[in-house]
This record gives sequence, C-alpha cells and structure tokens, in this order.
Amino acid sequence: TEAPTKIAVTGAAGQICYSLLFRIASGALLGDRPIELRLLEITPALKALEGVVMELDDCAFGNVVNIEIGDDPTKVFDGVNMAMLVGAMPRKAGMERGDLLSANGAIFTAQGRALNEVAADDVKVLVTGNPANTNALIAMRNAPDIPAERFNALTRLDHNRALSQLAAKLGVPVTELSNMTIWGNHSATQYPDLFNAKVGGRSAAEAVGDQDWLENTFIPTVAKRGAAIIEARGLSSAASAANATVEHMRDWALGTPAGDWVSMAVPSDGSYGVPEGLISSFPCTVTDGRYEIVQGLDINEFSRAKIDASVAELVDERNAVTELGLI
Ligand code: NAX
Repeated sequence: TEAPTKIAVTGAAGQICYSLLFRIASGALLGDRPIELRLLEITPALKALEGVVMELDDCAFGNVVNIEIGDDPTKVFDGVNMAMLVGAMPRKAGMERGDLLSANGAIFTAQGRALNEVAADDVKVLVTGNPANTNALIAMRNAPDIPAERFNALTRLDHNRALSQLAAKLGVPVTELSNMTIWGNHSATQYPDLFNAKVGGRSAAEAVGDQDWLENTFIPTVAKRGAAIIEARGLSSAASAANATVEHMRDWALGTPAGDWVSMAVPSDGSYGVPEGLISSFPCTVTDGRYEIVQGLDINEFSRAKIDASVAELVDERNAVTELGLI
C-alpha cells in the first residue's frame, strides 16, 4: 500500500479550517491518495479541535488513514510533506501594525524553525494566515535548510475573486476566462491584471473596453472583497479562503492546465523587476510539482505603476520585520 501523504494544517480549530479540513479529507486536494492529517492549534483551542476531529471521524472518509493533533509544532510537523499555515494572530482593535507583525513573527519564526528541523525533504509550505506574504517570508528565512522556493503565500482567493467579477461583467461563464494574474501583496494594494487575462483568447481589458470600470470598479472591488464579506456575513471569508488554499496546493502538487496559469505568491527571482527574495504574487505554471514564473508578459505603464506600488508595500513589510529581528 502507498505511504500516506502527511499534511500539516495550523489554526485547525478556526473558521477557515472548518471548511478546509473537510475539503482535504474528501479528496479535493489529492483525490483518492491516502493522507494523514497533522493538526496544530494553540493549547486553549485543543478541546475545540478534538470536536472537529470527531466530526472528521464521523465522515468516515476512506482515504484518511490517521489524524494527529497537538500544540507543539516540532511534533505535529514531523515528516510532513505539505504544510498549510492558516493559523495567525488577527488584528485586534487598538493594535498597531508593528504589534501585529511581532505577534505573527513569533508564530512564523517558531513554525519555520520547526519545519526546518522535522519536515520531510519534499515539504511544500503554503501560508494563508495574514499578513500572508510577510509571514511566509519569516517562515522561509527561519528555515535555511528548506529550499526557499518551497515557501508560498496565498493569493488564489484574490485570483478567484477577480475571475468571478470579470465573468459577471462580461456575462460569460468563468470557464471562458483564463490567464488571470494577481501581482504583488495579498492586501489592498494587490493588482489584478486584466491586460494579460483572456476571454476566449482575447485580452480581457479589450473585451471589457472600459478603463474607468477596470480602474474604479474592478480593482477596488477585488481588493476590498474581504471587507465586503465581513460587512455582509459578520465574519471574514472562510469557505472561499479554504477553497483557494486547496486549489493552490493541489495545483502546486498536480500541475496547472495547458495554456493557462494561476496566481501564486512565491519568492521572487527578480522577474518583472520584483526584488529577489520578496514573496510576491506572480503568474505561475506548474509541471511535475515545480512551479515557474511565466516570463515575457507585456507590462504596460498602468500595470507597472500598480505592481510597483504593491511591491513597495512588501519592501516596507520586509524592512519592518528585519528591524524587529524576525528575519
Ligand atoms: P480564526 O481566528 O477563526 O482561526 C485561526 C485559528 O488559528 C484559531 O483557532 C487560533 O487558535 C489558531 N492559532 C493562533 N495561533 C496559532 C499558532 N501559533 N499555532 C496554531 N494555531 C494557531 O481565523 P480564520 O478565519 O480561520 O483565518 C485564519 C487566517 O487566515 C487569518 O490570519 C486571516 O486573516 C487569514 N485569511 C487569509 C486569506 C488569504 O486570502 N490569504 C483570506 C481569508 C483570511 O482572512
């Protein structure tokens, strides 16, 4: 029998994981392959996590061979092939940006070190917990023995939001759209690019033919969608964030479709003028479990300014965590 793929998930008793774990366990990530779940939580949430595990048991998923839970990353991450880092410290009222960065810094330095020590050689790490790009940078820099390219951050939710808004505007099914890109940071400065996106093979910006909509409706709607969900639901996006987390990891493991690409925040190799080492979102294709940043896309003046602004924010965040001694 095939050895199970060991999948670590953090923040396992939280909102996103209440969707995510069931999607992973039902086969949305790796199909019928046997899996072992390794679930990390903070000590006070372990009781609630036991309840989630009871529910996972009650689904009687055939491919889940084992579930381990715990509050010690060096135990939970032992031998893991995939790590989805969802748990993070949310911004509370009155919290300064520096406080948020240090609270998350403590989490992601410890988890980066633990992965470095005990994860499997082929581990792939995806950070969903915010500030996702900078948390991934912290984990990466604290795991010097793991190749840097194995640390990604999630911008797939932004990517899917952009596809959905574009499909609604054009009155076409999302299946007619391809080549969407989110550039930069998973934050309000992110840049969803309609110039390189395609509808039926033609530039989506051309098909829309309305620069005012693109600039003043589309971009802010995608960038502020998280806030709109909180406003409507009273809670932040969870099922859609779980879906995006599964899709990113699935595509990273199993590949992207021919002729298309996806948005992944990955350590920059200097492509498109993004400083090397920053974890920034790019258009990526994946073959045989390895991703590549799509090269040679045309970046017009409008796109250049938007990408530069988001990358400048990532540079600021990197400077802040450097000053805090986290990397
Ligand atoms: P919840 O607050 O419901 O759950 C987070 C869980 O993480 C809690 O159960 C908490 O106990 C746990 N946790 C805290 N510190 C931990 C640690 N050191 N080790 C293990 N677990 C720990 O938040 P949820 O709604 O699930 O969101 C999780 C994170 O995803 C947040 O940071 C959120 O901002 C972020 N998001 C990221 C998105 C993205 O597209 N990248 C979109 C959705 C979401 O906003």
